[in-house]
Amino acid sequence: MTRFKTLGQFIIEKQAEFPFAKGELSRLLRDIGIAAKVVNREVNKAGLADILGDNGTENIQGEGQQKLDVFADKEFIEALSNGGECCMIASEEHDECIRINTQVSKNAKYIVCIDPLDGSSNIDVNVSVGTIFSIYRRKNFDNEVSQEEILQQGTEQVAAGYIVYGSSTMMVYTTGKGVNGFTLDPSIGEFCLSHPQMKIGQDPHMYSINEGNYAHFPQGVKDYIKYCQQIDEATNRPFISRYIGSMVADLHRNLLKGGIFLYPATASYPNGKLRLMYECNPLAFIVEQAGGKASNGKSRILEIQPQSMHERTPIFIGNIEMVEMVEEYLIRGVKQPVNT
Ligand code: P6P
Repeated sequence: MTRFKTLGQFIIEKQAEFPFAKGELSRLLRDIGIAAKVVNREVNKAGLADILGDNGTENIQGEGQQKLDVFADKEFIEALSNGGECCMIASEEHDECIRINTQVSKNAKYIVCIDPLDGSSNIDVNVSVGTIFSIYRRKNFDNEVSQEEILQQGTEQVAAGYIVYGSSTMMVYTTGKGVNGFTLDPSIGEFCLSHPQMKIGQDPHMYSINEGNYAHFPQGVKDYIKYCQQIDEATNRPFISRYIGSMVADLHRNLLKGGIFLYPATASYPNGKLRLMYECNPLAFIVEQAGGKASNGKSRILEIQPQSMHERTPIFIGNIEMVEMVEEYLIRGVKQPVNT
């Protein structure tokens, strides 16, 4: 039986690929992995502990916070604060950035944007949820780290990843040299390399979108959905529709099997629902590294210049040919399907 390789061993092994690395990023990734194990323990017994349901509070988005949301946020902030490699955190659960002013962290070189528990409305119905994180290098060491340092384009990310708490718990991340997936082995409490050098599925036949918003979709998206549903053997259509309502779970399935996830502008979310800094940018980095594409319908997600920490964006992410097909419909705004 081949021995497994743990996340910690893998990170140290890969550190050698970064000649100037002194181990800070490695430590930061390990800190995230540890917090993920703690959150996983609570997610897996959520039905038993008094940790289900609403926390009775709201986040900046005006969304009710689930108890597990708040727990996950606290765990990741604690792990990042104590690890000493992160000087500031932008969390979905907090209006403002959190500066980590401890002696050991205030000069740290990394900034983390995080959605501690994405899809949390699914927790009470036992549907997979996830954590999404994005790591940037601090640019200015002359003064105390400022909120503005969060507003870096996605192309500036040094690492990004997600944890999906599903039938098994997996951590998937990239540092810009490919994507690797680690499955948590509960018998030893370690994330073990299970999906080396992940590439997006090369049989793109799935689309993920909340069709309940159909009436308000841009015409190009309506035309694309029609394209997906047409019968055409040569292009493997009609495609399969799969939508979990938990972005990490939908994205993870499409990454493994091939497909596209779409969250366009809708009546409720005229700029799209998903947040640029801690949902779209990290997942776009991963999908691009795995050979896919991520667009807001006009341009590359990673090249959007953020204006605010919690800004939202439409997102079309998955196999290149599927994303480019959506872009074609949107840009041409065709009433008739393009040459199908
Ligand atoms: P809708 C979960 O609340 C989330 O932020 C993503 O994880 C998910 O993809 C999306 O919202 C679902 O939104 O409007 O389809 O319920």
